[in-house]
Amino acid sequence: MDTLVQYGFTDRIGGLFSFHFPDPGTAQPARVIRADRGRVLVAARHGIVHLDGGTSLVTGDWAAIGPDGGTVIGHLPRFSLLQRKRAYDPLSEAQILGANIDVLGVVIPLDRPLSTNRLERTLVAAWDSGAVPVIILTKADLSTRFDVVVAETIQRARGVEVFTTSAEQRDGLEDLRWRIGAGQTLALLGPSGAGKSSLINALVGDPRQDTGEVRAGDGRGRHTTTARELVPLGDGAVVMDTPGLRGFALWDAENGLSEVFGDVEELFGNCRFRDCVHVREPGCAVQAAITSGDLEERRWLSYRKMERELASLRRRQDVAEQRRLGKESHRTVKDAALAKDYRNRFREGL
Ligand SMILES: Nc1nc2c(ncn2[C@@H]2O[C@H](COP(=O)(O)OP(=O)(O)OP(=O)(O)O)[C@@H](O)[C@H]2O)c(=O)[nH]1
Ligand SMILES: [Mg+2]
Ligand SMILES: [Zn+2]
Repeated sequence: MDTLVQYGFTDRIGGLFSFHFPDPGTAQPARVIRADRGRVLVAARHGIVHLDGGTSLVTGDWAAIGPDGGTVIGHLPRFSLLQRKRAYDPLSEAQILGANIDVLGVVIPLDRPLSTNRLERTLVAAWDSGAVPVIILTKADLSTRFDVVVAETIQRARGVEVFTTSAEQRDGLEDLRWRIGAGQTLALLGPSGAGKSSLINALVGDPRQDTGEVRAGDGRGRHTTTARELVPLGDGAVVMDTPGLRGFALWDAENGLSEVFGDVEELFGNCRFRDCVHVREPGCAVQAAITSGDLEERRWLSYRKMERELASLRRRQDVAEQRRLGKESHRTVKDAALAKDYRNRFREGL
């Protein structure tokens, strides 16, 4: 099997390449294994090579290499894109975590308490990416409350598929392995120390990725993996290892929010007033559901928090857009003045 096929190349991707880069001989397909500020490691037909000039590329991209074999000339449109808001960034820019992911594995370690808010937040981002999320519970061998946590996760997951694994005891690997078909990419997303790299090593059957002990005190990881990277499983299925995420600020994730909180948003239609803000209005369906126990208050607050976050992001984006437009119109006015001046001088024969 050639290197490209090992990294997920299929006839469908081949078809897309011929469509987007139609001149035969001008572009060769390649998959971005790792991207580091313009310097990218790619899998091409003839093997794995380093290329420069790939600043617009992210891990998982299908890149087109020019006829010289050394420059990136473009990439295929991404069918899925995982992004989050950059931390501490007042300009509100998105950070792209990966592209062309089919299945997004939300990794939850069983050696620490389940954080439902974190699970919901990651699922929102996962749904929004265009990939299909699955939940992967890891370190099953370390949990004494195994059954309870699995049952709770399945209930919280609301229909999202749940896999239970132990890399240590090689449990649950087959099911997960069969979930990723040839030509598909599974990305693992979760906190540091959750066992993402260990799981990949167990799937590959080889210690390919570095793993690190968790801290004795709080069981947190030490951020062992530092780059997003594709790892082939041998038959055309691919896994993306990622560095552990501390937090996950959402980016334009309204669709994901509706996907995860459809039950909550459905309630809004039943409120007596159409402009109900669901605090203490009479006839509020949300408050009624919380009182009757149909809607967990925690879940409502979690929804509210993400909704506020997205609204404030949208406001900041609007301000940035206004500023950009302002600058542009300023420039146009100046350009017009210069042009007029030039025309006048031309007419006057100067
Ligand atoms: N007992 C047990 N330990 C595991 C299992 N999976 C991982 N570990 C341990 O958990 C620790 C962290 O594992 P990693 O695979 O490095 O975690 P990671 O999610 O890749 O962490 P980062 O790269 O920091 O994001 C290591 O000491 C692993 O040996 C498991 O199934 N059972
Ligand atoms: Mg790791
Ligand atoms: Zn209401």
